[in-house]
Amino acid sequence: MPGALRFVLGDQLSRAITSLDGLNPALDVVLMVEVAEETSYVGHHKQKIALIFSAMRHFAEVLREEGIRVDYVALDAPGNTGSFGGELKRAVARHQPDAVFVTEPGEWRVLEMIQDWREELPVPLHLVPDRRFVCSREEFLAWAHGRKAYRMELFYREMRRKTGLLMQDGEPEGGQWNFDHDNRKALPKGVAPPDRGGFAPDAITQEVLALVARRFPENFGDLEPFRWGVTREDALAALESFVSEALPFFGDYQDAMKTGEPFLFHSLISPYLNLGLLDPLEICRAAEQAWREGTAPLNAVEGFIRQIIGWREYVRGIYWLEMPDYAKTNVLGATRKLPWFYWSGETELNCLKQCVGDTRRHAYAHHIQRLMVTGNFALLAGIAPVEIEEWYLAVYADAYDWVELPNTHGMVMWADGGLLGSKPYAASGAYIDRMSDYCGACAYDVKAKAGNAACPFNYLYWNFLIENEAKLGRNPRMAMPYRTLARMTPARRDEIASDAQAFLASLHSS
Ligand code: FAD
Ligand code: DLZ
Ligand code: SF4
Repeated sequence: MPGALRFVLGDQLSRAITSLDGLNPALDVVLMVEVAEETSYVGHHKQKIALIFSAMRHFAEVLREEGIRVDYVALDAPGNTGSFGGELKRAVARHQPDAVFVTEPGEWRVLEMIQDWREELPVPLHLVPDRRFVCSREEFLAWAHGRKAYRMELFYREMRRKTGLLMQDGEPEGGQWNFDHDNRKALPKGVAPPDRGGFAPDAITQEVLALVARRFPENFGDLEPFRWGVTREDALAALESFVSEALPFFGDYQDAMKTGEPFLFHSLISPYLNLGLLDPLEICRAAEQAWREGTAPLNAVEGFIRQIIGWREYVRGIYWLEMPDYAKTNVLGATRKLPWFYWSGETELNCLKQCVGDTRRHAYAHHIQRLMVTGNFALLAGIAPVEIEEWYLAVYADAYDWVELPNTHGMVMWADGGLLGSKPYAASGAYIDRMSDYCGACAYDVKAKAGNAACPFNYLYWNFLIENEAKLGRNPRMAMPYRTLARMTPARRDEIASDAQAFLASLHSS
């Protein structure tokens, strides 16, 4: 009697994934495939490929230990066709199932492929919803319906009410929804972040590291030292050490940046969460418990929970609400090619050099490094959204289209015209100087506003406002800088434009 073929994609590594619902170990087969198409749709960081392959192989072992039959096609397996579709067809021919189950993918690109498979396969394909999120796609649609603007803060309050996280009799704990005014301090001298040693590679990971070294030698980033966990147990250990050692300071130093310390008090859990090794609610409940037990303060715990049930769920909602047209907008008309230093890290701008360096070494940079350094520069320099989106999708271990795209396209590049964030996060060098130690070791002078020695962020910031005045000048949240701009003399405006043009002309894209 034939059973079902249950196709588990590389970022669906959860025992609770819906494609495994009702699995009959006596009849069904789980299919997992390593394919060239997925390793090459962007030039992923070496550690990202290693993490995904090793986590996939470990997950297959977990299922096998439960007595489940797993058909696992490794990248180097003979006959591997190199695509999801090709491997699914071969597996259907091998196992002759009566149906195929697959959980909704995280990317529009893959969803489109699945529509084609439906037509091509000789058996029915059941696409089942992904329940690993607090807010379903339908629920987000209902929330968004009829609103003129979608604002994360209002969505977040709904999620607090829905989950009961940090709630007391229908009201937010501490009498406020958001404690950001207590957060976001610069890192004082002498405050040392906890050691984030990571996980030693086991035999499976070592095999994968050798495969990645052999097959992807030219990809971006260092492969080793490889510090990521690759199993649910590892991910739970990482969560536990974050909650006990870093969470208490998460809020205070969430926006701080320090040379050689990309992790600071951040959780480093996004790769695990996005792969399916952790569940968003279990993470938030662990953080909430720390507050209830008195080991972490409310400003830290609320700020952390907001990132997960607020921002993460919100960007996913926007992605599925607005795709595929979302990716095509370019409201500010930015067209510049990505400067080569995003890949090489070779630049005199020390903040960019440090953030790209951290990214190369760890396939990680924290949110403010992404938003206010590499992102801010791309915005001010008028980099084409597709160019910078490809970079973010490639270089981080946690990067998948559903979460990377809204963050880059909407939050960083404002290419959606304000659908996701009410104003662009544009900032001059003063912000970076306040929140980091980068400027002290930079070839440029962060205090200087004009000329060769001046910090490029300073004149690029005003140049950005001048060039986009027609689109941003009437934005109430931009009123203050535009008032300052209005007071500038024509000579000062010309100086800004000429400094910006000279600097931008010096950038090379290869
Ligand atoms: P922490 O600072 O400890 O935060 C806790 C968790 O909150 C994260 O693990 C993450 O799951 C969630 N979170 C925080 N901010 C966001 C956000 N803006 N959007 C979604 N989730 C959030 N995150 C990804 O998971 N994948 C991406 O591809 C990605 N691309 C980004 C691109 C840009 C340009 C920017 C500005 C941000 C991007 N982010 C992305 C969001 C955020 O930077 C990362 O989630 C975070 O840095 C991961 O590190 P952490 O786990 O230590 O996070
Ligand atoms: C990112 C990625 C990579 C590099 N390789 C694979 C792979 O070989 N097999 C696989 O199942 N998944 C991989 N992934 C993750 C997929 O791109 C991800 O599952 C889809 O983006 C889901 O939409
Ligand atoms: Fe970056 Fe400017 Fe500071 Fe240099 S001076 S590190 S370019 S912000």
